[in-house]
Amino acid sequence: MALKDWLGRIRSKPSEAEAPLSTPPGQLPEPETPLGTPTLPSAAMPGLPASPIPVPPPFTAPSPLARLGAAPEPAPEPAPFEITLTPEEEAALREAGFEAEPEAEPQPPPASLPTPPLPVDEPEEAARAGWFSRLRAGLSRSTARLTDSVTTLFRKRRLDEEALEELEETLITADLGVAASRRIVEGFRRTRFGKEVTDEEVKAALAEEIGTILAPVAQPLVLDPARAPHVVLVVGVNGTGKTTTIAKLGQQYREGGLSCAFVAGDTFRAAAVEQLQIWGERTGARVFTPAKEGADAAGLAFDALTAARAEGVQVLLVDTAGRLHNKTALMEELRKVIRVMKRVDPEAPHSVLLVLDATTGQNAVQQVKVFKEMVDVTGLAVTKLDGSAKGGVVVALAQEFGLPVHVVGVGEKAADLRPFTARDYARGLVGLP
Ligand SMILES: Nc1nc2c(ncn2[C@@H]2O[C@H](COP(=O)(O)OP(=O)(O)OP(=O)(O)O)[C@@H](O)[C@H]2O)c(=O)[nH]1
Ligand SMILES: [Mg+2]
Repeated sequence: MALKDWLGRIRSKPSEAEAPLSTPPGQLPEPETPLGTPTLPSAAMPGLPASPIPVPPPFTAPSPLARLGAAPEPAPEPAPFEITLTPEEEAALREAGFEAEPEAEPQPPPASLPTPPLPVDEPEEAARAGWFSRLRAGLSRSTARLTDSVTTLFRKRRLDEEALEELEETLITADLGVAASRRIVEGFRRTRFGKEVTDEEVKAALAEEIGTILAPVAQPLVLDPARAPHVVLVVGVNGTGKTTTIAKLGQQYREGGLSCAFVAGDTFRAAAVEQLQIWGERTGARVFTPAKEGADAAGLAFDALTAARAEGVQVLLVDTAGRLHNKTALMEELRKVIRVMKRVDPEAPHSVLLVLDATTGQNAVQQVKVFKEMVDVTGLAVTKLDGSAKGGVVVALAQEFGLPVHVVGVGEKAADLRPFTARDYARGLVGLP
């Protein structure tokens, strides 16, 4: 798809409201909000190159911090962490998907590095059709549960107390969570109690109620390239899609004309660093890498931010480890990365993006709780909605945390990471076109 055109088109109407809920069947809605498109008009960003930026050579910090004369954090090697967790905190972390990993466990070299396909240009309509069909397919597990039950429950039936109870159960089973399910059922009780309803009416009403819950969180990741750089710290448990989300965002930002660099902050795994380097080569983004495996991630972040600032890089995407030898260490490392970056720019990181894997369902709720306690999460990215996703959990997240959902992923290509749109998602979830 001509993503550049799309971004440009969107940029010219950044505050366009969402389209009405009633898109005619078969007609695909317009993309609504720009993905991380800066709100500044391009005129406010002098120096923005009109053509692709030349690929800079990869950067390797020769020795984190030492180069700079001013050492922000003295210890080049991570010190043993002193924080102890309560049994409840430990249990919460375990429940959130953190694996208990022995400290000295050697990481076997990967047989081959993930080499996701390069984004390809598709005709715009085809790309859009592909996107929505993949989103709908991804939501199919939740959709099937919901629509089957709704159809069975409400073929033609009075919406009485028993029906409402069954509807609530259905919604909870479809991963929407207790609070959101209750809220939706209360909406039904207020507006439709005692009325004869059909399954189609119930689905349409459900899409509306769900859309109402999702609308406030459907917010693009707004960058301010004038910060030079706008720092996005990307966090999440292992395997959720942090590194590929960075690559996809980087690709899109570069196509949108922004200068962008990556920080390979998952310093404990050579494969993770290499994975980001590959993406750097593909997208033309500069990659800041650690001097050696296991180097201090905070030192690397400090060096990278300092260099990026000096060079006027507009967006700096910082990758982090999904796991360390223990979870206390993970927390401490994240906090340290943030602390150290603040010495370069007191407002950095400007965004903290928590990446969640949609296939984990309710587990994602627990992950948000844990990461919110650790760091100031500013928004969410939900990946893998193209798999056998439990997409209903996004409704639970919206209801429980109200955190912006910036982007959702339905595949491996850069164009498969898209802005989250409440209306499409809600209708997709209940199986409506
Ligand atoms: N199908 C699909 N796969 C995805 C999506 N996002 C990421 N992946 C895949 O998920 C796998 C893990 O992605 P990574 O980006 O390496 O995840 P990570 O969070 O960086 O993992 P760690 O660094 O191990 O913590 C890769 O094989 C990705 O290609 C998506 O939206 N759809
Ligand atoms: Mg990674």
